[in-house]
Amino acid sequence: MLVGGALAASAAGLGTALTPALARSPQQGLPALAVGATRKVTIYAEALPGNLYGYGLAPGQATVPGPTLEMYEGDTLEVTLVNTTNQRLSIHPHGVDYSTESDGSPLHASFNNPGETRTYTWRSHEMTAAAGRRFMPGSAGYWHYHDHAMGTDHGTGGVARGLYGALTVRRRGDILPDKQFTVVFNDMQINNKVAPDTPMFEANLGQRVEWTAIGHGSLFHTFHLHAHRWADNRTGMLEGPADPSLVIDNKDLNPGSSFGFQVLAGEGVGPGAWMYHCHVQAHSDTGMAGLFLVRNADGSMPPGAQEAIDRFHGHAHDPAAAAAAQPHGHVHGG
Ligand SMILES: [Cu+2]
Repeated sequence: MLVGGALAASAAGLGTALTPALARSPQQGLPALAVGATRKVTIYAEALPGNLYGYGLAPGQATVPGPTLEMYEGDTLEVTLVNTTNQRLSIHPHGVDYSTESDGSPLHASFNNPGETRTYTWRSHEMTAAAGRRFMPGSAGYWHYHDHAMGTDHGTGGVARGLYGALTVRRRGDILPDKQFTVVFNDMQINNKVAPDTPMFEANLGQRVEWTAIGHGSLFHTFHLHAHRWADNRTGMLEGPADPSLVIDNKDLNPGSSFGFQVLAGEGVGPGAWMYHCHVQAHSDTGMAGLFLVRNADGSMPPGAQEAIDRFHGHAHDPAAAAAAQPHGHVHGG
């Protein structure tokens, strides 16, 4: 389960200088650090049970997905990747700036051989004004990283087996979340799991929850979250009454794409065991679904939530089996 670990991993990803600020006041943004800071993080690529591989922030702590890595626009992240496996692999980021040496692809011989350690440098930049009332976008966004060298020159083997994670680039002043969840739709699995073993993310009513959704593999998906909605822009929040962003609760999540947003858990709808799932019906029916448990504000279970969780764990994801089990079988509400 990555729920508890994600925030800690994220704080570690930001570097020790920022950790006290996160712990003290997660809602008030980070202190004004000089733009252009360089932070260093060491990532360990490891073999995991079940023919999986993962990235972790310390030996023996690899997870699928890997830790959420964070940086602020204008800063540089030096990622030292320790390859503890017997496979060629790498780490390749989306959304940030890098040289060919840090590309993470065999095309540039940018990978770790088995047992090798290699440092990749990820840079980022702030928005700048350009001629003609144009603005060159900054690096801020809900991005991701993944292997680009295991199995094939595109890392198809590594991505399929769990070598991926979220990369969050923030703009100074962005609101920080209380909790962070990463959901990766990877072929017919979520975080390389199938329901009912998919992650159950948990928050208390009113907590600010940041979702990062990532697509991988060779199939097209749609991400849907029950009872919550967000603005289809960089942050998921409207910037003001004239913000033209569409407000949505379902978004395409295709291979290589990613997006993120923040919601207040249960806002306007209350606590409960809410579903998230792929809205391609053939995918949700065969296990691309999970739960977002919104507890009461004091952390206690809301009425009906445990029953819903039990139902989720007991129910059939094979449509034929569900039909055969009628009238007692369940199918997903949508
Ligand atoms: Cu799908």
